[in-house]
Amino acid sequence: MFFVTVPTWKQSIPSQHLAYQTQSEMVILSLDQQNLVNEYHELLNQVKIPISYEQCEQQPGLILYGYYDRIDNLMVLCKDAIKQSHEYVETLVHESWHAVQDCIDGLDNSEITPFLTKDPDLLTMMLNNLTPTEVENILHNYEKVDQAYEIEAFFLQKYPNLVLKGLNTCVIQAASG
Ligand SMILES: [Ca+2]
Repeated sequence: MFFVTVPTWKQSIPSQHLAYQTQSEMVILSLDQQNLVNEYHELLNQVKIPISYEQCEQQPGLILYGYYDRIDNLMVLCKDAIKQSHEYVETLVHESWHAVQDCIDGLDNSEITPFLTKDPDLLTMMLNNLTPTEVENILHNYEKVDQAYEIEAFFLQKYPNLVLKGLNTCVIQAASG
């Protein structure tokens, strides 16, 4: 799940400044972003994880950008929340990492493994590289049992190429049965 505390500037921007349409019906992507997004779509397609663009139920003071449903192997991106290209890419990468976490023990069960966090030093390194806002967000807005998964996802959303490698591993794993 990817949500953040509402930054105050967001509330003050007139809505017409945020309203643009795209191929994803949400945002305009740069050419580099399009290429990256296409790679994600291709790999998610290969592991049969569809992306559903939905109006999400928003809570006061938080923005829910998307979530990954590990039971149905489904990624939901919140079209009401995602207004800018970087939000789209970060959410796609973040939720894709949750898909990678899901695929480690096999996609078609309810298991989910934050595999990097088996190494406590690595988890600490990732935590230390998050912004104070991100750390606060994780501590306040996520259940304790979900926090390790989120530390990984928040850290790795800044490394889209690493997450692509993770997805690629899922594809190989799925193909080998
Ligand atoms: Ca699953």
